[in-house]
Amino acid sequence: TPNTVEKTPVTLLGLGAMGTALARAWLAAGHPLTVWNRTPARTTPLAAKGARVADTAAEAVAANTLVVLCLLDDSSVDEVLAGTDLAGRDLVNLTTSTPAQARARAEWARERGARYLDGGIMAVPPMIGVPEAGGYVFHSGSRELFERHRETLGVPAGTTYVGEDPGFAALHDVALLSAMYGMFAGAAHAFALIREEDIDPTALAPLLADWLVAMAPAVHRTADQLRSGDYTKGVVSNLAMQVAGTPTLLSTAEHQGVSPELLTPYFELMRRRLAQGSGEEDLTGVIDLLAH
Ligand code: FVH
Repeated sequence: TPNTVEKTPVTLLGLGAMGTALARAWLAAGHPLTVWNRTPARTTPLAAKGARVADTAAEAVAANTLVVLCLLDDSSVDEVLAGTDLAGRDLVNLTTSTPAQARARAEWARERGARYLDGGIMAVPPMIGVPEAGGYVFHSGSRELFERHRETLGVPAGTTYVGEDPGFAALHDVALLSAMYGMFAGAAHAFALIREEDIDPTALAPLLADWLVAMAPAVHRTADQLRSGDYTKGVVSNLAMQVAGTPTLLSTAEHQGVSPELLTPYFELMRRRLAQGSGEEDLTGVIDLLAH
């Protein structure tokens, strides 16, 4: 249809769980799509939906200006792009990488005549192509390139541009994932506490989820304190009070037969900060202790 012809053609390298979800979203939106995957069998369902299948990565790269990568890791990007001609390509790398790898990859692409945009996907595959699921992708690197392809890149999930530094998307990605694991650790401890009791975990779950959501806005106060340098600004529950409360949590864990190992590193940092005379502060001073 004429509508299809107008859509930016996309090459996609990598058809794992995430790559396949991206491919389906672009196909559903009418983008001409060329795909390649190391294991060819993964291309079959997409070919049935209209994707063109390239025999080699080099052929896929040659097919379109916009080339998106969604591979396992940075070394698989090396392997896949070895021997491809990247001159004049717009490379968008959605493979999870470290900020340093993303910066090196941007320079690597520039040396080969390609423009480069890095991406960090804040979504799991079922959220792709489902705008109401709230998934999005951090992008960083060339702003001009981001603007040029904003509409196409926004088809599978929302887009959030975080700066010209190609490492910033990965840094934002890792920052959010790190916070997520802290949250999962806390939830794991909470479930362990009730596990041997007559409490249904499915009854605790909504209470837990609501509590975490209620506490989450505290990050705005933390950010405000970091920016001002005043860690007492707007403090609600000061550090002295919070440290005083930790024995209750630890002895409850002991009585419930639960290892405190997920909690103690954070409690130790709180205690060290208190020992520096920061009892009137918020928890923000812990961040200072984390700097090497
Ligand atoms: N799936 C998820 O929940 C997360 C959500 C957030 C973002 N991540 C990142 O997305 C990248 C791809 O993840 P994925 O879920 O698609 O991963 P897999 O299903 O394991 O597919 C991996 C693809 O990479 C290909 N591949 C791996 N190694 C090589 C290599 N040496 N040479 C060529 N291709 C390679 C693999 O090919 P094959 O095994 O099918 O032949 C898949 O296409 C990733 O960075 C996540 O961190 C996903």
